[in-house]
Amino acid sequence: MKLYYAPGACSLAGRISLHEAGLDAEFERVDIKTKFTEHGYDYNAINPRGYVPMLVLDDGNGVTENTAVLAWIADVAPKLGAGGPLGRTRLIEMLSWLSTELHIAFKPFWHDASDAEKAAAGEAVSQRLDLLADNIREFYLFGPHFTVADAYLFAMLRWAKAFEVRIPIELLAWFERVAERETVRRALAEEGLS
Ligand SMILES: N[C@@H](CCC(=O)N[C@@H](CS)C(=O)NCC(=O)O)C(=O)O
Repeated sequence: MKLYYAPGACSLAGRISLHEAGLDAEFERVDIKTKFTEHGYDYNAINPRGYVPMLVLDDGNGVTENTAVLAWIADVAPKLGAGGPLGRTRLIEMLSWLSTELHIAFKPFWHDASDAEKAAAGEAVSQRLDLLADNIREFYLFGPHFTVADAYLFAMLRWAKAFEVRIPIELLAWFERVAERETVRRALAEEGLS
């Protein structure tokens, strides 16, 4: 299978999760400005939405949208999902919230937004992170074990740090824990990040 990614983008969550799942994959870098891949292919022709991530499965099926990519990985490797009878529902609930509430709140940082708009975006991100801080009751978002939702949140907390957004203390401690995982260190190194 192959993951289309951009260094440090939300696709980092898929790379971390594939490593956590022990799944072999190829990784093809996409320049999200020019929309060309590192091998010179027109990414818009591969994924007309133009976004990373896209995961192409071994049977050729392409999966887009981070929520779907991460849910697929958790289906294949249930240890990366939330446990219990409502586990899958809770995981989708969290991934959807991360995508449609938290991820989207960062958008002004990448566009030609004014300083005031960026300040407002930073506040919106912080308010959402405050809501999440209550979830970190044990080690990770769903308790003692790491899930694909933690991988997604990790990718976004890297952005929050880079944009100097206020991060609640519980999440700072969580970030340090996640950053020490061998799979996370490997994923960061593979994308040329520290
Ligand atoms: N709805 C998509 C959004 C993914 C997304 O925003 N990807 C960003 C990188 S984190 C991207 O590819 N941006 C390229 C662009 O805006 O043209 C998803 O949830 O997977």
